[in-house]
Amino acid sequence: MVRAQMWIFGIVVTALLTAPALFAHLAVTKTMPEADASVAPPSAVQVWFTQSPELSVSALSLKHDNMAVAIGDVTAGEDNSLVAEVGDTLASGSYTVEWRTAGDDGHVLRGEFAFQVSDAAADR
Ligand SMILES: [Cu+2]
Repeated sequence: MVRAQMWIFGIVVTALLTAPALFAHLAVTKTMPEADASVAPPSAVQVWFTQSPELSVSALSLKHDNMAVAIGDVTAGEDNSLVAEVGDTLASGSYTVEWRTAGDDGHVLRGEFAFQVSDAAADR
């Protein structure tokens, strides 16, 4: 009897330990430009995730000195990514990319990363 209870207890503990992994939210795996990098003006911004991002609730926006910079519509890129074209050549300075999307469980998540555009990087 005790042995059967221990066995059931073991199953319950295993289920509790593995459940969070099954329902984990998506997370960012990499970005382009790379977060906190100093780069030449990029022609697009792109964010890769651990799960396929749900395009219908997705957005990418770009800010410079807290002002919105117009970029193209967000589209699905390769390898679970979201991408938006940057039409104009960005002036040097600090930029922030804000993203919004949802993964497998449909919960909308937001995040951001920063990068620098530098003339020095453009000249290389
Ligand atoms: Cu969730």
